[in-house]
Amino acid sequence: MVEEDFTSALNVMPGIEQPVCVNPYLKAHPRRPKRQLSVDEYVDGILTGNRVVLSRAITLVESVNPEHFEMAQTIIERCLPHSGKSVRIGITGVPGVGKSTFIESFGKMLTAKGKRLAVLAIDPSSERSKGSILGDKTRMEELSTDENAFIRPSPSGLTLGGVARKTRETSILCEAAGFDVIVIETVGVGQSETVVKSMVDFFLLLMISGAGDELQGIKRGIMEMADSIVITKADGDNLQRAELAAAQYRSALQLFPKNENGWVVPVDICSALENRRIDKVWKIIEDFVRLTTDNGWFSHNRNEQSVKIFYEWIESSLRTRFFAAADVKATVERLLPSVRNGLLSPYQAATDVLNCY
Ligand SMILES: Nc1nc2c(ncn2[C@@H]2O[C@H](COP(=O)(O)OP(=O)(O)OP(=O)(O)O)[C@@H](O)[C@H]2O)c(=O)[nH]1
Ligand SMILES: [Mg+2]
Repeated sequence: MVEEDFTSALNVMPGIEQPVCVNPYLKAHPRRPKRQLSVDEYVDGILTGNRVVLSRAITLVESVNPEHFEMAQTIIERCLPHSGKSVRIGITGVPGVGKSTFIESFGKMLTAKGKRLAVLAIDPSSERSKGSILGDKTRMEELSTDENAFIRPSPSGLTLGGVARKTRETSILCEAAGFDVIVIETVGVGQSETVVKSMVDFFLLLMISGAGDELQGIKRGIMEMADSIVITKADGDNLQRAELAAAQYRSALQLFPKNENGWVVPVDICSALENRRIDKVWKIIEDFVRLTTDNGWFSHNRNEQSVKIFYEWIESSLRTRFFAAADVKATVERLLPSVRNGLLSPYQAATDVLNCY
C-alpha cells in the first residue's frame, strides 16, 4: 500500500464515489409537439375562461404566419359577440412614474372585489418591452400569480400599428374569456398614448410631483386626453408635494375646454406602495362609466372607435396591396428616374401609377 503524504496539498484523496448526474433508469421521453387546436376548441376554451387556451389564441393572433392569420380572424369573429362587456382602461405616464406598481396594487384591489382583470402592454420598441415586461412580471409579482388576473406583454418586433391591432384583438379575446376590466399600459413618451386612447373607455394619466415646475415636460396633448390625472407616490415626504401638484394640475385643467361627454376631469393623489387611495381611483372610473353610460357617450365612443379602425384598416391594407401589385411596382420603377431628374412632374407620375392599379 502506498503511503499517503498528508503534508502536501497536491495529494489527491480518493474520496467517495459520486452517483451519475443523469438518472440511468430514465426512459427516453420525446417532447411531443403541441397539438394544434381546432377553431371550435379555441373558441370553447376561451368562452369557458381557460387561460392556457386564451394564451395560445393570443399567440395565434400575434403570429405573422398567414395560415394563422385566417384562423385567428375566425376565432376573433366568433368571440366578438361575447366581447364588449368590460371597462377598458388605458394607463400612461413617463418611465418610472410608477405604472407597474400602480397596476399591481390596483389589480389586487379589483380581484379582491371579485373582478377579473387582464393587463396588456403597448410598447412598440421590442428591445424596451422585453426588458420592461420581464421587470413587470416580477414587479407585478402577486398579481401575476393571481387566478383572476392575466398579464400579457406587448408582442415584440412589431410596429406601433401592428402592436395596436394585436392589442385590440387581444382585448376582444380577453373580454370573451370573461375578464371584466382590461388595463392597457403604455409609456408616456411617444405616439402610443394616442393609439391607446383610441381603444379604451377611460384614459388615466399618472404623474409624480416634481420640484417646483409642475407643468414642465408634460405634453399638453396628453393632458387633454386624460379622463383623470392621478399623482402617485403620495407617501412619506412626498405627500405634501403631491397635494400641491394636484392643486396645480386642477387649476391648469380649468383652462382646458369642457369635455363633450360632460365629464369633469378629476385630479387625485395615491400611493401604490402604501395602497392608499387606490380604491378612490376605481371609484372615479366607476363614476365615469355611470355618467357616460347614462348619457350614451360610452357606447357612442366605442362605436366611433370601431368606425375609425374600419377606415384605418382599409387605408393601411390598401397601401400595402397597392405597392405590392406588380404593375404598380413596374410603373414606379419606370417613372421614378424621370421624377427624380425633374423630367416628369411628380403629380403626373403619381396619376400614371394610380391609373395602372
Ligand atoms: N414611494 C413610492 N414609490 C413608488 C410608488 N410606486 C412606485 N414606486 C417606485 O417607483 C419606481 C418605478 O416604479 P414602476 O412601477 O416600475 O414605474 P413604471 O412607470 O412602471 O416604469 P417603466 O415601466 O419603466 O415605465 C420603483 O422603484 C417603485 O418602487 C409609490 O406609490 N410610492
Ligand atoms: Mg412598468
